[in-house]
Amino acid sequence: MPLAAFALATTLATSDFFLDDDNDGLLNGWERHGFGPLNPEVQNCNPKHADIIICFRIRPGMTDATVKPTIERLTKFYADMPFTNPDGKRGLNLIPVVLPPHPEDKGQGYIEFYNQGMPTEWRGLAHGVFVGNSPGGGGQANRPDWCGTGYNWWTIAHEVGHQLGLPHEPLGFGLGSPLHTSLMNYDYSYQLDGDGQKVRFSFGEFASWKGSEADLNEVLPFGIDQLKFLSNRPHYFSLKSLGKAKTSVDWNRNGVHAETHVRANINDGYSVGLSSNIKSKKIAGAPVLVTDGKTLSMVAPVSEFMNETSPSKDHPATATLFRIDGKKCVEVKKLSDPAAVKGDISAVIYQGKLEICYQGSSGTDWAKFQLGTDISQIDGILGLGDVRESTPTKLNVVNLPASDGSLVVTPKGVIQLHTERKSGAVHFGGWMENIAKSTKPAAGVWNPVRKVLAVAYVEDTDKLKGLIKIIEVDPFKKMIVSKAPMTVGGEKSPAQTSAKPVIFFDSLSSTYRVLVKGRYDDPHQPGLNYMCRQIASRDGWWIKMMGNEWANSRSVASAVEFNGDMAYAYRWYGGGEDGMAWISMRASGIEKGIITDFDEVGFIFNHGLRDSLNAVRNEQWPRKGWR
Ligand SMILES: [Ca+2]
Ligand SMILES: [Ca+2]
Ligand SMILES: [Ca+2]
Ligand SMILES: [Ca+2]
Ligand SMILES: [Zn+2]
Repeated sequence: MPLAAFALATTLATSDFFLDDDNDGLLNGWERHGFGPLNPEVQNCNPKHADIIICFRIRPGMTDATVKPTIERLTKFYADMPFTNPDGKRGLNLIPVVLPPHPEDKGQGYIEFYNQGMPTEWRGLAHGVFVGNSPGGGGQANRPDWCGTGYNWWTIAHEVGHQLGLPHEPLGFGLGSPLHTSLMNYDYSYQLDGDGQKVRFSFGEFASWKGSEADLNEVLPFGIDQLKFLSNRPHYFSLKSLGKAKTSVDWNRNGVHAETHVRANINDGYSVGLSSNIKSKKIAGAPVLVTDGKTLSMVAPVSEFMNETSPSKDHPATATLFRIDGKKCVEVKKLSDPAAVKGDISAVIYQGKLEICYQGSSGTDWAKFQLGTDISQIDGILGLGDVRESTPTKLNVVNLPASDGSLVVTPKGVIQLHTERKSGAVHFGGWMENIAKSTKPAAGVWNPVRKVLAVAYVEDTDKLKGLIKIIEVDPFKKMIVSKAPMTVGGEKSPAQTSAKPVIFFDSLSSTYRVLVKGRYDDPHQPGLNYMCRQIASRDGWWIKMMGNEWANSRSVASAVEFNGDMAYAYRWYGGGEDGMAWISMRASGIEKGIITDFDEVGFIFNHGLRDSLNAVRNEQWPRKGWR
C-alpha cells in the first residue's frame, strides 16, 4: 500500500472510518470511499455486510469462461453461510477478481509463484487462489492469502478455509471428528449426507457434545434427523432413535446400541491415523511384529536389494531382529545366516521363545530363539520342504513356502498345517492337509474365544484376482470348522491383494482383523495397506486405509496388539528413506483428545476474515500506516 494513497484516505476519515462494522477486515472508510484497487462502485462492497475479495489467478489454457461456473457456485456457497450481518442480511458476499494467466507462468509450483501471481495492490485486502486447469481435487494453502487448486469449488472453499485460519479438525481440539460437518473435514470435503451440494462450513450444531474415543457414550442428545449424515458415507454408522432428541450411534459397530464406556476409533472416515511413530532402519521385505505381551520386537529381512516386495532366490536377505522400546527401534541380532532368506518371513513368540520361518535355499528354514539379554538359538531345522508353519495352541502362524520364494504353500498349492507337540519338541509330522489352496503365503491366528485356528489365504476366481478368504480349523481334531470360507471385505466389495495377508484377532471385540496390501498386477508395485475389520453391518466388514494416501509400501505391513493399543510396522516407499521401517506404537486409531464440533461460520465472520487480512498487512504493509 503506497503511503500516499493512505494519506489521501485518512483525509476522508469520518468518526467510524477506522472501524470495521462487519468484521470482514475491510475498514468502513475503505468500503465506503474506496482504497487502493478497492472501488465500491466496481466491487459493490458494503461496510455493513461481510465481503471476501478473492483474486483468482488462472493458469495457462484457462479463460474467464473456464472459471465462471466455479465462481458462480462459490458465490452461492458463501452467500448461503448462516450468519446475519449488521445489515440484517445473511451470508458472505464474494467479490471475485479474475486475473489472466501470468506471462511468466511456465507451470511452476504455486508456492513459488505467489510473488508474480498475487498482485501487490491486492495484498492485505484480498485472498488469492492460483487456479489450475484441472477439475481435480488437489489443493494446498501455504499463506493466509495464497493457495494452489484445480477449478472445482469444493477444493477452493477448503483451501480458502485454511487461509481464514481453519484446520481440518474442530479448531482448538486437534482431533478429527465425525460430528464436525465441515468441508474442512476430509470426511465431508466433497459431500455431506451423500450430497455434494450440502457441503458447508460447520456452524457448531454438535459443539455441545464432547466425547473421547477411549470412553464413548453411544447415546447422543440430538434427533435422528440431525444425525442422519452419520449413516451415510464415509462412516455408515448404524443409528437408532431413542426419542425426540435422543439417538444411539453404534460407535463400535458391534450391532449393539446405546452402550456406554465404548472404546472405538470413530474418526476413520479418511483413514486409520498412525501416531507415536518410530523410525527404524531400511528393510527389504515385509516386517513382522512379535510380542510376548511385555516386550515388542520386529523381525525383518535386511539386504541391499530394496526394489521388491520380498526377498527372493536372486535377491536374498538376512533375517534380523529389532527391539522396540517405545521410543526407538534398534537392531539386536541377525537371526539367519547371511542372505539365507529367500521369501517372506513368518515369526511368532510362543511360550517365551521366538520362532521364525522363512523360505531358505532348500525349502523352509525354521529356527527358535531364547529371548532375553543374550539371544541364542536353541533349535532349528533347515530345509523342511516346502511347508512352513510354526506353533500350535496360541497365535500360530502358519506358513509361507514356495520353492521360488514368490508363491506360497506346498508344491501342490495346498496349505498344510503342522502343530507342535506340547512337550515343546517339534515334530514335523501330523499334518493337516487340504485346508485350502492359496496363491500367496497364508497366515494364521489362534482365536481363543472360538478355540479355532483362523487361516487367511488368497484365491483367484474367474472374475476377481487376489480375494482373501478366512477358514477356521480345529488343529487338534484336524478338521475344518467353517461351513464355508469367509470373504474378507464381504461378497459385495471384497478386498483384493497381491501380497500375503496378515490376520490377527481383536480381543476387544472378538473379531478378526486382516491387514492387506492392495492388489497390483506387478506385486512389487508400491501400494497402500488397508485394515479390514469385521463388524456387525456393511456386509460384515469395515475397510480403511492405514496412515494416509502417501503411506505406500512395497510390502504388506504388520500389526500386533501391544500395550493396550495396536503396534503397526510398515516399510516406507520412495525418496531417500525408501525401504525405511516405521513403527507406530498407537495404530488402533483410538486417540487421546476430544471429539466434538466447532462453529466455523461464527469464527469466520467474527475473526477469520479480519485476522487473515491483518496477518498479510502486518507482514507486507509499512509498519505504521494502515491503522
Ligand atoms: Ca468491513
Ligand atoms: Ca463489508
Ligand atoms: Ca455398540
Ligand atoms: Ca481415532
Ligand atoms: Zn486441507
